[in-house]
Amino acid sequence: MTTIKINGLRCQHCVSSVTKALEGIQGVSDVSVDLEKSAATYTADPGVHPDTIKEAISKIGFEVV
Ligand SMILES: [Cu+2]
Repeated sequence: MTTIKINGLRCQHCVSSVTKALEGIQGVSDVSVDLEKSAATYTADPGVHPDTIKEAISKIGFEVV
């Protein structure tokens, strides 16, 4: 399981946007986004590059810290 910090989470809408973006990446599962901690946790297959995660999140307007 991996935990990342995300800048820009403001409300549950942001949380669901980020959740959907992460769930949309092939090989990523068990996605959980925590608004209070501004963090996301997920399980990624070994073939998933960290940049793929960052890009998916930045594409929808958030930043991985
Ligand atoms: Cu929001």
